[in-house]
Amino acid sequence: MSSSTRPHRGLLLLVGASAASFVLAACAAGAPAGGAPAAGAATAPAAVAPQASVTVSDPWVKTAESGMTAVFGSVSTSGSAPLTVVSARTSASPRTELHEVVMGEGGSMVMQPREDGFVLDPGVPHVLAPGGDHIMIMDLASPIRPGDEVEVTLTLSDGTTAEFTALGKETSGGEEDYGDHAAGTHVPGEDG
Ligand SMILES: [Cu+2]
Repeated sequence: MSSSTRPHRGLLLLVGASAASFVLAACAAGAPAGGAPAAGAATAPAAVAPQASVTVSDPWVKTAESGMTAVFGSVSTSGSAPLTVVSARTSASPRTELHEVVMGEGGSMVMQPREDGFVLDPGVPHVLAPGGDHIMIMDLASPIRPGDEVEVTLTLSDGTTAEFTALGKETSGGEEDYGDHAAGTHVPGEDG
């Protein structure tokens, strides 16, 4: 019978198991005495990698059939130091820009890329709203209808990212037309 080799293999397996048990025992020795195995694990989360300390409340995206639209919401940092949103990307298009609204020629308000990003000051929500700063989506891949979800990822100046979902929302009539990139808005100028 060739079964004569089996005890040999069994012995090797036992040796392996013993070694593994020893390692586990050595690890457990570092845990507080009397604690359950979970007690050691409970202290581990304190050393997790840094996460983006940014939250976005009431995020929404203006519905659009094609062309351009924008994402709005209130962006806050929970950290103690200013943080800058340096770029954004969305699931709706490969082209997404951070925009601001400024006074253009003839006193009309125009949108333009905000090169220095959106600066988030601790305790002061940065409001993205029609007529003000917004996340511009260019070259929509497909229509955005009410209730549609657009995934948005913000890249922060500390190298972290923050993700949120904006829901498609139809704005009532009279709002500025974000399908026209140079459309005027209702925002009065700061210095007239
Ligand atoms: Cu814009």
